[in-house]
Amino acid sequence: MPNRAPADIRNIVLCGGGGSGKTTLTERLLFAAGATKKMGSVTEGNTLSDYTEEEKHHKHSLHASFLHFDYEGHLVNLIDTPGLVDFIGHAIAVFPAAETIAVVIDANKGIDSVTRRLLAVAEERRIPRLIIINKIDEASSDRLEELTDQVRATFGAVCLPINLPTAGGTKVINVFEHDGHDSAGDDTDFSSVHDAHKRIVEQVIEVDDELTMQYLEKGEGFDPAKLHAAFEKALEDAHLVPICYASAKTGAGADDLLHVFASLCPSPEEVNPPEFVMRQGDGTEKEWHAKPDAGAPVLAHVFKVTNDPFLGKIGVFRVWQGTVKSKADLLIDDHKKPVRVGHLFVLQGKEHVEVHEVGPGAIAAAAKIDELKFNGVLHASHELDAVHLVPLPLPKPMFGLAVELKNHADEAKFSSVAHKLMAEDPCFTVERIAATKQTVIRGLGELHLRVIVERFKAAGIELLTTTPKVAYKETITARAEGHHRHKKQTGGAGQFGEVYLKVEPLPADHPTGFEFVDDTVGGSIPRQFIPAVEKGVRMTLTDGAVAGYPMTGVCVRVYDGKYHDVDSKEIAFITAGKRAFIDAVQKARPVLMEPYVNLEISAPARYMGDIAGHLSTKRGRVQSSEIVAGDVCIVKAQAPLGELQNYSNELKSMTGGAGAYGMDYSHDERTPAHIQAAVIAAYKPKHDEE
Ligand SMILES: Nc1nc2c(ncn2[C@@H]2O[C@H](COP(=O)(O)OP(=O)(O)OP(=O)(O)O)[C@@H](O)[C@H]2O)c(=O)[nH]1
Ligand SMILES: [Mg+2]
Repeated sequence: MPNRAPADIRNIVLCGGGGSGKTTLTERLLFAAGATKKMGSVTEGNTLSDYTEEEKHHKHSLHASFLHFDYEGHLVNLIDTPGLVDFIGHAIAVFPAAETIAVVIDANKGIDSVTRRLLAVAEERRIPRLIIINKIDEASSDRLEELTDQVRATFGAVCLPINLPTAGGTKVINVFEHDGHDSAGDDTDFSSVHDAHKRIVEQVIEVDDELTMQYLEKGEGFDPAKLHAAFEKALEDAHLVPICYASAKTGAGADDLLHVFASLCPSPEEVNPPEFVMRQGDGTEKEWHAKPDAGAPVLAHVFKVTNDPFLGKIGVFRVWQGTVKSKADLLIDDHKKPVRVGHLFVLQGKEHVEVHEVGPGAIAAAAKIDELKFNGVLHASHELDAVHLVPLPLPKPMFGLAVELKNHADEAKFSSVAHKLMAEDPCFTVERIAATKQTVIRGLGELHLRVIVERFKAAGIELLTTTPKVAYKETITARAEGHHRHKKQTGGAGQFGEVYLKVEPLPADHPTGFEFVDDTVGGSIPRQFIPAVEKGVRMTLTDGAVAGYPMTGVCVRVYDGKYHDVDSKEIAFITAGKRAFIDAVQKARPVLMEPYVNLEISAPARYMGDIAGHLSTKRGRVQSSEIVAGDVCIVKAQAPLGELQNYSNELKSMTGGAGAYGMDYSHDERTPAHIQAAVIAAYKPKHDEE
């Protein structure tokens, strides 16, 4: 495959809600462009995008797939992404590879929270957007009109149809390049085509003063071929978000869409949003722009890392400048030593074609480079060491499952598979929680983690999963004093140490949550034993004093003690410090704190009352609820994480699968007394057993 000039490349991400038809549309476009002889189907499990066994089993895309075809002399790289909210990280992660984000909406389901989120991220990153209303074969013309109004009300009047469906959704009429005069006989009335044509042309020419003048002088009958440059500019300036109607099933609108992608969407030469920054010597960052020039020093961004069944670990990257050649030596981030790029590949679903070089704007993959990781920057010169991507707004994994190995001999293997999976999925984490002594895997939802557990199983590791324990923290709410005298006489040598100390609460925003102060005078505790007292106190800090959870927000002042010339040893003061601290904490009205999260829930408006009512049973507080885009409600709330361990299933059953939510950590808050009493009662303190 020859290396293509950036002006001839179009990089397009297909994203949007789960089941809106992206994978089917990808099949349709490749077929319509002549790149395939037959269309695959998601139900039959023979599509180019959903080629993994797990995707065929779930009948949903679970990661981004890379496809390409030629049309009107241009190479179109299409990235088909998953739309289920649990896998939305894989869609957002590929945004930096493209110049156009095409968001697919199911004509019947309408605008969902995934659609909003994706369009918002693209807008924020200043990537040109396109809206595809798919499944027009299943929607009435009234429904399409209503949805178009909702799209414009939600995303702005810059959203304008570029084509119009005919009655029955069997065909579309391009209204950007046709003013309606030539569509006689089509099943759409002339005046609506003419009006739509006028609206989009008037919107496009607003970005070009000269065109506006010409239009004002000549009025109607403007040659639309002249508008291509202005159309691209309008996309880049977010002055236009074209709406395309299509049916992946019948093929209606496919040719229009191919034409828009190949010839109207911007090329890597035209769009170069401020995606990168360069770290400066003084720690600040400044915008850095790539030059889409084949001769410039290489800079490529790795936006996906995956394990290919044939090639092993591969990194998929987008070239921003320079030419990446196979067997070249390149640097990664600020690593000192270069790595050798072995073979280079261009991907077509699960197939890969070896290439020798790729230039600016290209998307390609390199295999077997251990150092490659998601978000890494491959480059040719140490001068580019400090260039990195402005972080993407990826959702934070909050949904957790505690895992245990069925077979304890798998420990080492678990850790290596966990690292591999984390390298592939920026929304998956594995944590060892000291407070609860559990290993917790976190992702975006129940299905996400179910797929992860299946992947562990495929790697030979069986995991037992349970709801994670809440990671409480202990703190105190009053001042108190504590004392302990440690005296042990065993055989010859004895142990002696005595400690008096005070504790007081620290403010919630204290940076470390702990202070240790030596207030002793006159050597009541010799200087060399003070660190031992602190050590004893710190041991309790991690193990907790009342319920076995780590303690925070406490200042400790040691003010008196006693020692013995012969029997005082470090160990004696460690024990005395620990016990005196526990004594003080128990008198300082200790409380448990628990993590709270911010929740944002979206669902059809009719469920708003149920959602709010259910949250109140979870100790949640609704902060706002509003109805947007006609039928969607957005509820914002705060609630304790411990009550939301099963929220994805609960919301699913409450809303018949139509609700979605996101959550992130907010703050710690005091646990209600009755819950605290139960947690403390369930704890068998270690210090009582000693
Ligand atoms: N009637 C009709 N059905 C369609 C159309 N496009 C897709 N479908 C069906 O909708 C279902 C979902 O299609 P997919 O292509 O898997 O949707 P997707 O957007 O890739 O879904 P995710 O990968 O989960 O995000 C399948 O059963 C398709 O056959 C269309 O234009 N019309
Ligand atoms: Mg799909």
